[in-house]
Amino acid sequence: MNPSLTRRHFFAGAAATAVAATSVSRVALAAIPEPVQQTSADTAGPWTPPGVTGAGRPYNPVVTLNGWTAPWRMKDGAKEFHLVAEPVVREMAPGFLVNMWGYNGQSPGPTIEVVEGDRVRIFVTNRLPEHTTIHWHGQRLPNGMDGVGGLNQPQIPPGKTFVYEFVARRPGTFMYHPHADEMVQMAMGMMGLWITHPKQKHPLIEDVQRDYAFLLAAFDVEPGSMTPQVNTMLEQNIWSFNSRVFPAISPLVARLGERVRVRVGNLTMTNHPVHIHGIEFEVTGTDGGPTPKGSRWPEVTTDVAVGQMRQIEFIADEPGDWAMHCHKSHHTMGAMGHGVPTMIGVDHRGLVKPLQRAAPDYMVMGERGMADMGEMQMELPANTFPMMTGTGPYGPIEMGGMFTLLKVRAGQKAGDYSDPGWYEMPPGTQAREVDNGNAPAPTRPTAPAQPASGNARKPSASGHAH
Ligand SMILES: [Cu+2]
Repeated sequence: MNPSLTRRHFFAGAAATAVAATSVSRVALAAIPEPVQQTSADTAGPWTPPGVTGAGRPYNPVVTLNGWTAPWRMKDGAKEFHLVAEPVVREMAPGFLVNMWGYNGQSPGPTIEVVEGDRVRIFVTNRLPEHTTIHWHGQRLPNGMDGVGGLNQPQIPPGKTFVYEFVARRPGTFMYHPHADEMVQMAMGMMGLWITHPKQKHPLIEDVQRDYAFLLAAFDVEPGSMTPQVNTMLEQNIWSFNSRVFPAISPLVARLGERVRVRVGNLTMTNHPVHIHGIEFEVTGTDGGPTPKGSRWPEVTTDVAVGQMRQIEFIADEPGDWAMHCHKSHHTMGAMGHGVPTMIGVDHRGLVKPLQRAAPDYMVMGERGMADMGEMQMELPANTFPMMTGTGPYGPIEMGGMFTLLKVRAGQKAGDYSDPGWYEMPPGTQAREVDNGNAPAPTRPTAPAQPASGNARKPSASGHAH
């Protein structure tokens, strides 16, 4: 299922339940489990614990969009994980690579998936050039395990390994991230998800057939460069789901009628109203736990504030390819969408030739809006991605960044997470062109009359003359 996942020596894969006895006995003696590295940014699919055959997991596993689930080993009554904080190169889209800091070869790090009541032991090795810690956002745990460097523990120096150990006391959706030089380390991509499944049937937690999770992450990467600017507070230019940008984000797929859960965590510097087309959902949980049933109401958009988790659920009962995206329109754009002067209504006729004599690369952009940019084959600097990307069956989708698709199909098999391709609409169910007779041609807006006097803001031409 995920050939790029290197399970060194010990960990059994989804299919590989039989591990060579010699390697088990050798590694079982080791005090610290071998870290497992991930080299791919593809969605890895659900992970099956060792010794579990078929669908025999005690829970329905989570699928992290363009992410993976950390394998564990059982030792002395605890599930043992080994996270390695280290510099990584993340493929945010094919051909667009970013130098990040992450865990075990990727950013975000692997999703930790356990069951309520589990004792969890996590080794954290620091291979960064500076100290770090891990804070287990939202967990009930002993104070000394909370991971705030300087407050709850000494910092983990470069080259050293610390161990955290606590019981996953309540079910829910959590995150992990450093609580050391946070501004830099989170701007560089240090974050991950933690899912705790309920031990038994929980009155506020429904069974679902699909359980998706991802983090909202934002970066400031100058087009043509590879390393995020870590001092940027709000003007990030790369808006991502799990550090991937559309169209490189995996779709969420569901079989018609399935109950679907989506867990979204926000570790950016601003809030993101996550919007899904085609269905209504309810917020069934936050980082504080499952929400009481009386507090739930139908929504099609929910705001995920900074540092929050939102767990939403719906019945996938409407077939189709439904858009799912952040509703801040700047967050569904690539790096090139910002800092461009607004040209709507500016008449370039007669101006282009003289301008091109001064600036041979000058081109008319945006005088009818920016939709043309979706088709324009502008030459891009090396190592970035277009401002609007993604092509559907009817042309450019004019979206990038925090955008993906919910694909609902009657024919999707249970547990099949593969992309079913484009939705085929039943005849007569699609918007279509009609004969509009002698409709007038579109007109250019005319400049408003100059105010006679006073402080009224004058229409400025200078702002456009770049
Ligand atoms: Cu957003």
